[in-house]
Amino acid sequence: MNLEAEPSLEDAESARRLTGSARVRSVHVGQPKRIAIIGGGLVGALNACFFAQKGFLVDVYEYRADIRSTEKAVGRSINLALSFRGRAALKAVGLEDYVVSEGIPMRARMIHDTNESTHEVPYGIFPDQFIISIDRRRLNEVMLSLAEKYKELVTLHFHHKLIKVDLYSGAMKFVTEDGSTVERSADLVMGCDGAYSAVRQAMMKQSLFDYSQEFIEHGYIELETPPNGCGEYAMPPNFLHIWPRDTFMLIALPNLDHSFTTTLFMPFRKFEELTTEAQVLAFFRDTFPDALKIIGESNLVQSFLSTKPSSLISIKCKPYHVGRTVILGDAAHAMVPFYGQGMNAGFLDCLVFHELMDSLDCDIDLVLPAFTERMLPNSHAIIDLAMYNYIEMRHLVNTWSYYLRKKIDNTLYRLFPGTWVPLYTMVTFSMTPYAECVENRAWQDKVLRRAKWVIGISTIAVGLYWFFPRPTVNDYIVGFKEALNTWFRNVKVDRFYVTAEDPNFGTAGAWY
Ligand code: FAD
Ligand code: EGO
Repeated sequence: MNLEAEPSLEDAESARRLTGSARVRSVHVGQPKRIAIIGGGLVGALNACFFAQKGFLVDVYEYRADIRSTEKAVGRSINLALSFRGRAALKAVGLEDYVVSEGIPMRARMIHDTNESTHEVPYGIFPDQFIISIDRRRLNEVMLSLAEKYKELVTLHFHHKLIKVDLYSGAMKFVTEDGSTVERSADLVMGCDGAYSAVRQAMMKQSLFDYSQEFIEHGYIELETPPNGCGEYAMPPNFLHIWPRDTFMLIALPNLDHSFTTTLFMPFRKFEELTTEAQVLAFFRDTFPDALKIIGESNLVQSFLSTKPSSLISIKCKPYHVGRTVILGDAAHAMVPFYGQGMNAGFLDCLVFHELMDSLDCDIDLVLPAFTERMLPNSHAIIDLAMYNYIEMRHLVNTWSYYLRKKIDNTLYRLFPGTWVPLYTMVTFSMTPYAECVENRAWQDKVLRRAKWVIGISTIAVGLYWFFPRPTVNDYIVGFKEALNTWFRNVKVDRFYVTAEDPNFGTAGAWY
């Protein structure tokens, strides 16, 4: 099949020129039979499980090799925080319990100060409110293996890099390992190919497709933090460890092998300044003294100087579908990692997509627009929240105000669990659409602003009362008499009002 000569491609092109709109133009697709999933990462693998369980024919095309057969990159067990939305999606394919059992609960954040003291703030008030540290690679492997169990339905094609897709006909072109190209087609093409999505790139050529991206000035490196001398965790394991330092952020998540994966977020500018052993060590001694002890000096220097920092990108686009093609996960909404929701939001996409498949009888003509409509405001909201956290962590990190707000929020949550749900809690432990979480936070901020005024004004009032000499009982009596006197006088003037022009002046009111 030649993509360029495909008649349906011609039709699609001319129709598109006529309508000029990705959203107006519709190709009747109806119920698809063959599904192509581009990308076998976290979202692609989970999506394959969903479709297989519904009985569709699924082809997963993944650019890289099969991670289950490739060797483990030594010293790199990158982990992620899994929370409620991600768990809900895993539950729908029957993987929740297994994945959770392979993860480590983190019940609170542990904030590490510059003076090496720590304090904890719990993630919630209910025992099931914890986030889970999960091995990314393990999670990906488990989902790929589950998908592959549906032998007669699912085919995984590794070393298949999508280079071209026709959004309306579902015709695709791939480059394989030996550099040759293959052509395939599908009734529904699902772009789960990450932040630098090739599927989205094809959509971007459509008119009325909006796109914006932002690289932030911070890059990140991951540092393996080994177990202590006894083979035990070097820090308490059931925490998300955070070292907030204005423009530098360090976090650590526990691994099953008793190590931690530590991630350093720092401006690229600063990474470039730290080029020698001495500079790296001096920086860590200054900024993260306790972390340095745990990571180990030689380990730190070796890893730090041999790793190039990775960049972080935030991407918004709209809509999420064109023709018979749809994008899910980072392909649709890459976000900076400062809310720990990227994967969770991607898993939620899969869950919602399949709920819509169920409720709309698998009719793609209805499901795709419904998916965009449902997810767009919410995905944009979590992208904004993640970016907001990035800014907040740098500018008002003033650990103190962060700590205070979490305390106030948690106290109110304890008092009014049905009314006052803190933002992080709502985002992380509920299915409340992200956009509603933002609205809820705006309301809370308003309430707290008013409370601040009320508290401020009453403080001033009470202060004034105590500051000025307080009247004695005698003062009251004297004051009362005076007031009474004045009143009497006024009353008299009211009753017998006389002026010089009054003929009675000087007689009736002589004593006045
Ligand atoms: P990816 O995981 O990027 O997978 C895309 C796949 O598509 C890859 O396998 C790739 O090889 C393949 N692909 C790409 N192009 C092509 C092509 N042309 N043809 C074929 N295949 C292709 N999220 C959380 O929920 N919690 C966290 O704690 C968290 N921490 C994070 C920390 C960091 C430092 C970063 C960077 C991200 C973090 N995230 C976290 C976000 C999370 O990693 C992503 O949201 C998630 O990986 C998105 O999954 P995905 O499948 O959409 O994309
Ligand atoms: C200072 C510290 C000011 C990801 C924290 C504001 C995000 C934001 C990257 C944490 C937790 C899962 C995460 C909290 C805040 C993951 C997360 C948070 C990070 C960095 C992360 C919290 C992986 C905002 N959740 N979170 O409150 O514990 O609060 F610190 Cl850099």
